[in-house]
Amino acid sequence: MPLLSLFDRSLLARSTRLALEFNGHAFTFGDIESRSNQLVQALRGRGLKCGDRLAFYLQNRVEVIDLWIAGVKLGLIVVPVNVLYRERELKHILADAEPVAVVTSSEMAGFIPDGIAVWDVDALAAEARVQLTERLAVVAVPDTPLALIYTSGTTGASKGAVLTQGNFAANGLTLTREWRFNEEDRYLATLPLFHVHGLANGIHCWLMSGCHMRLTERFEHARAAEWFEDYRPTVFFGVPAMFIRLLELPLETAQKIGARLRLAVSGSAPLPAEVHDKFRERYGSVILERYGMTETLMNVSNPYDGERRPGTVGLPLPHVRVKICDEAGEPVADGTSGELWVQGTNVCAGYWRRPDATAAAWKDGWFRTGDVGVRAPDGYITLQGRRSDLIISGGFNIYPREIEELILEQPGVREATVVGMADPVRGEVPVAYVVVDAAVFDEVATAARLRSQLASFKQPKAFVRLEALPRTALGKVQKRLLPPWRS
Ligand code: MLC
Ligand code: AMP
Repeated sequence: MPLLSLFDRSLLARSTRLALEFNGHAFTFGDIESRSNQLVQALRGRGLKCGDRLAFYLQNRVEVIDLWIAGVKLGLIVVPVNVLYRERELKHILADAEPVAVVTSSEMAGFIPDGIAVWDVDALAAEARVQLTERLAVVAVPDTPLALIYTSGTTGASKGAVLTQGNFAANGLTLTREWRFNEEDRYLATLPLFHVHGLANGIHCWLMSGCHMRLTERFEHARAAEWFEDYRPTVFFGVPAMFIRLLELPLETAQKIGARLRLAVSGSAPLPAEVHDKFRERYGSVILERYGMTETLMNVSNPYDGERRPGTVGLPLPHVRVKICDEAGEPVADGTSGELWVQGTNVCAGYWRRPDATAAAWKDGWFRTGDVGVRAPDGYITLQGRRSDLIISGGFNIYPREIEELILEQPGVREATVVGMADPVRGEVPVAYVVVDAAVFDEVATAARLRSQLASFKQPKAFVRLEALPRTALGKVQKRLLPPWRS
């Protein structure tokens, strides 16, 4: 089913119903329909057409939603960019995606590298406001690419996953049904809209079910209690770091929030079973954990009805096939660890301009996730780690290689390796181990240079100096032999 037809259940069929609240402003679904139609006209006026790329580098705001729906209507390829990305990440993504322009705010425009067309979000919105509100003919079909979402590659440079309108339709339709979204729901949306958790799951469950959404610019743990008490959500989606923060609220507040909360979904990083248990004790709500990826959207989920088993990600979603394979690609028996391979209408079309990476990740029509897990005899899947040394901090992915390459460019650094160390809130944080020429290496200056070039969550929490890195006979760094780091 075309993605827009699924949105139309709300945009057209519930046009007078209240849809969204953002910063004290309220919008009906009819408003959302009109705003995106006006933006389509403004974008066409600026020469955009089906297949063009348009990037956004914005904190959560209504204009991101307008841009996304206009992208669906016009057949654009939208390129969401993490607001925490800095010079190095931005240069790479924008050079690779070659968008017509980047839509951003005046506060953030300064981070965009020279030579890239920058469209001010407020100027674009003002231009849209004077356009006709009617919908123009829509050209998209399910195979039309809708988004290019960058996900870090093991080589250090991130790759753009090409997600089609059909991928988002399959994912949204399944989640709306499986998680019983309905128009009476109130969804508190604090996840960033530049990643698939907030965008593909959050925005689409909202639009396809016609529920109400309160959008915040970002998650702020100091304001969480106020938001929950004031908005009284029935649904909340978060990364584990958010649920860990919510455990800090007083018991009485937690109980009040929990009494109204129909569904709390966790994903993007492992949810410790202990957090699952504590959340149930304090909130009386059993977190539903699910597992997905940028390339595949959602794959596996604990059931809405039935046991939501702590420490597991549940069972494959209806549109997804999952097999667990050994190194040779042969399925393993239940109870044996292996790599998860997935197949389904949710899986992206490949990596943008990277036939090599696409060929490496797909085999016989299956996508190799790189995640290692095990299936119990009753079908529940437990994730156990990754084939690569990915670090996940607060739900944001970090590939050590990218940071290592940058550290190695710094004066006085002879060797460098980066590992994830346990952190009570964010799950993991990156720590660098370096071998340096002490007369030349300047830790403060190195840290400052890294900060200006990389997202804040990639900044090493420490530079631990060693005489030599532990290596195998073949010279490969043995990360597990590094001395532990204590903050
Ligand atoms: C985070 N920060 C932001 C920000 N989000 N800064 C500006 N705007 C935002 N939107 C920065 C802060 O400046 C700070 O930087 C650091 O992140 C932590 O901030 P905090 O306020 O102390 O927050 P904390 O309570 O620790 O919680 C962090 C968090 C953040 C949960 C808000 O980690 C987050 O938004 N995570 C969501 C990631 C996500 O959506 N992942 C989905 C990927 S899709 P500093 O300098 O102090 O570090 C995927 C597939 C799937 O994985 O399965 O879903
Ligand atoms: P991203 O590339 O940002 O989309 O991150 C996808 C990765 O996040 C997956 O490959 C997993 O390693 C991880 N992930 C997502 N959901 C979960 C989960 N529930 N438990 C553990 N890891 C998860």
